[in-house]
Amino acid sequence: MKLYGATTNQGKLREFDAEALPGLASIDPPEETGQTFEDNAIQKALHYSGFTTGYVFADDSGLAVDALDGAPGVYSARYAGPDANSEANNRLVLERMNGIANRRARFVSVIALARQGRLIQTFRGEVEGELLETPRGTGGFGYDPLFYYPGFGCTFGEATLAQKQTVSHRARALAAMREYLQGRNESASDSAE
Ligand code: ITT
Repeated sequence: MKLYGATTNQGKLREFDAEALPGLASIDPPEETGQTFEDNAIQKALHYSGFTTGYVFADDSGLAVDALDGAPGVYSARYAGPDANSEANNRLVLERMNGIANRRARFVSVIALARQGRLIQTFRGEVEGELLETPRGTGGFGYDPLFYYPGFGCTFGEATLAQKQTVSHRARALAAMREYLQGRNESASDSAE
């Protein structure tokens, strides 16, 4: 069974630990019009799964800050505007959090798995942390340098990729997907016996 990860984000791709969908760079990305991570992950997986016969998964993810009522949420990639880069997005989060004591935040990842335009299942992973007042570290991507993970005593931007993979929202959603696929394989081979 072929399984491909579909994302335009190199940071995510490094964490997928899966083969990238061949030819993805020449496929127009779908519009992300959903109000939830689930909706957007499904839109992406359905779209990209039309370009292969294998299984395709896509991730919709973001940072949800308690004191900002869950923002930037599904707008995480474009919080500071449609073409905003991570630096601008991070700056805007810090600006909106200026003087706010409650720094609780979580990363959320929803992975949708599809095949040939049909949704199979979604999987959600989350990780809790705190927003710092200044970025720390150059690893990871997106909001990682602002996201302090108490269990590590450092930000995701200071952690190694391997460390981040032990606790991250994306790693948790991926693990749930792999467990599900394992179960499907086992029941397929049971019924073949
Ligand atoms: P694809 O849709 O092609 O996968 P994207 O970057 O546009 O790429 P999203 O719409 O899901 O993906 O936006 C996710 C944004 O949330 C991402 O650009 C980061 O700003 C942020 N984000 C998600 N996971 C993150 C992580 O592990 N570390 C830091 N920031 C993260």
